[in-house]
Amino acid sequence: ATEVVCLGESMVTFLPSQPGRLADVPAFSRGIGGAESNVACALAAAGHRAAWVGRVGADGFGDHLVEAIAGYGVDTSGVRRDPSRPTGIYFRTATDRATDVHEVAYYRAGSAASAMSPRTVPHASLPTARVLHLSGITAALSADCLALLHDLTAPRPGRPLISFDVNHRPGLWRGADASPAVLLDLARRSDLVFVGEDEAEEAWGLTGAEAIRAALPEPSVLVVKRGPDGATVFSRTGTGTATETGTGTGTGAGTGTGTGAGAGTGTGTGEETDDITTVPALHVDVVAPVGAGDAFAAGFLSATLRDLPVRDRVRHGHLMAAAVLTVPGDLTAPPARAHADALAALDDEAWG
Ligand code: KDG
Repeated sequence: ATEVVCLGESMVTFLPSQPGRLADVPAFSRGIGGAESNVACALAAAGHRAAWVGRVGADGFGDHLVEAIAGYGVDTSGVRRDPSRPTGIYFRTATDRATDVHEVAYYRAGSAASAMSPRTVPHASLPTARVLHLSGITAALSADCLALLHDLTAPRPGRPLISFDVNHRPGLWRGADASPAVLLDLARRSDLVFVGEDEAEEAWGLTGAEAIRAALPEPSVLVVKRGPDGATVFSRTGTGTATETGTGTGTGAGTGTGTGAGAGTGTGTGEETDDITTVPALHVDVVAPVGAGDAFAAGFLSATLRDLPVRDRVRHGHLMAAAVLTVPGDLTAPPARAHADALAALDDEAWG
């Protein structure tokens, strides 16, 4: 059975042949991108059963995306082709090492994926899975796409654990009829949330992990990423976790993380408190940052699916992110599972 469904827009990516301004790059080479399918590819490469659901055009770029993503071992049977709209593409420059800046040029307005909606992607059509992974990029694509996210995150019996990567992309919100404030609302409807400290500041004006948690108390697991400074995880541990006798507080979704409370409806007096875990990142020579957040999410999800402790979930996230940070593209083969487990088990000194 499928473990994780990742839903979102995938695009053919054009990587520059040399550094410099977009205006000066003479040639590009083709890659694949799309935050959610990146997560699916990394999960599949790490040995999980992952599916990607999306819409692409009935064109050559759509063929390439489906073939390349399936090539990672991802189930693409839920991808639909739209003959009337193109597959989205985007171009980017290499990161300028002095300024840490890179340019991105999207050609995705009116793409096949922007027509995703509760009608074109009914939730009942998604493969049954333990986790549904979504991101804030989808919210910026169109009003229909935002409506789809609202539909998928609506509480319903049997809803999978919702994993949500905020993925605030300022370049996409310009001129959109919604504002990044909707990302906060979507995060609050989710069970596991990934957010960068910098993007929380930019999108919501929140400074620091504690302030982010205060504004976002609902998810049973909140991961605040702090770049080279590591990540801080708030994970709810109810002292009165729900049991079959219904004495717990039982508000967590608890289907996937193993740390949330159960689905009990009892009226126990247990209090819910946060465990706070901070785990340093690996320091690597960054070639390109794009895709590192997706790799981190994949590593964290992989370890979550394996019910590993929070510290190891973060370490697996850092390991997968480090692998992607050191290549130009969005994707790379993750370390083999046994190797990753051995690295994650090293003592704090090695990780410090
Ligand atoms: O996280 C990587 C993504 O940013 C990239 O693959 C493209 O999905 C993308 C986006 O919308 O920025």
